[in-house]
Amino acid sequence: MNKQAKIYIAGHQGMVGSAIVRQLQAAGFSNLVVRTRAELNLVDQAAVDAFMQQERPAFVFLAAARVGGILANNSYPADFIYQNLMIQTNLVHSALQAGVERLLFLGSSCIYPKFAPQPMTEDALLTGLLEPTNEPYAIAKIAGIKLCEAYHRQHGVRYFSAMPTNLYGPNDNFDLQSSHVLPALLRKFHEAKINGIGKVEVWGSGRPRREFLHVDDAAAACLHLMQLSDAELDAAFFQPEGTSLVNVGCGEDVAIGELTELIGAVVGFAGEIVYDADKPDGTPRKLLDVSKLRSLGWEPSIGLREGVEATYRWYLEQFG
Ligand code: GFB
Repeated sequence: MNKQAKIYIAGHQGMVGSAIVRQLQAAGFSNLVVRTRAELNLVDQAAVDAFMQQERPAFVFLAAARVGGILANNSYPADFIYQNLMIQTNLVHSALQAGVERLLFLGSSCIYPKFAPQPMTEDALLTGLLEPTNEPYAIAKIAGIKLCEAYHRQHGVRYFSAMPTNLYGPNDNFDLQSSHVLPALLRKFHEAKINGIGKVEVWGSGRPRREFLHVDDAAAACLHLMQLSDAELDAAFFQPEGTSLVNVGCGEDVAIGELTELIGAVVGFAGEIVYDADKPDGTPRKLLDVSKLRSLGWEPSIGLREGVEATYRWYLEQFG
């Protein structure tokens, strides 16, 4: 990717998309194209076609999606499958028609079977039943992977997929009903501390394990992948016996109970922690095998404690 290449970041206001924009700007890429949701409704195929024909970017980071935590996924299954299928299908097809050279599609680690052997390698895809609480979302993301694969097979375009683990960081969603666990706990502990509340409720048993990667690391990995040479990309993603996706994670996980202790310590909350067994635990574990990503020359650099501390500082700057 040369520094003047036209790059479209779909979902630039979201946590991942905004981090990708920061990484691109820091690396000196000056020809970035973005559109807010009000300017371009990605669910509207005609609008997406017109936009892509007008802009004709050379590279696309597909970071736009309907996302949410376990409760949001479990509460709005139709929204999650419909909106994600429409967004990715519109963008991939219009990218082909607009001559986009490379497209990186962002999925999620929930595409893997609920009881896949841990850590999960890319070829675990479609080897078992999915976690029910987010199956609609996972099915949509799996369809996105297959969409990119099929467009490469039929048209030769270099459209490929990255599967990030649970991400956190600036611009995350902190709504207590629709967010993921890490931002939710940061906010719960913060509000308990400043309001002098002696107890914080944590969902589920605290026993599930999750892998967390700071979104700046995830964005750096996406930029690294997009800058691979054609030969490296073809070897990694477009071999008949290979896989068209790559896991993006740190290769370590923690129990939700351990995460709870860590966040309580970072915020400085010393009260009682209560586990709400009526809330779902979801997948017991979803640790990614990151050897493919490592073999492509990328390593994370932000540890969990450091990342949580930086995210809490950002939260305080934003919300006081
Ligand atoms: O982050 P989370 O909502 O999503 O939940 P998943 C992770 C674990 O944290 C679950 C527990 O076992 C939750 O029960 N948890 C504890 C909490 N307290 C809370 C809380 O206050 N809020 C939330 N949200 N969880 C998502 C998928 O699964 O992972 C998405 O639903 C996506 O589709 C995302 O794939 C990366 O990690 O279980």
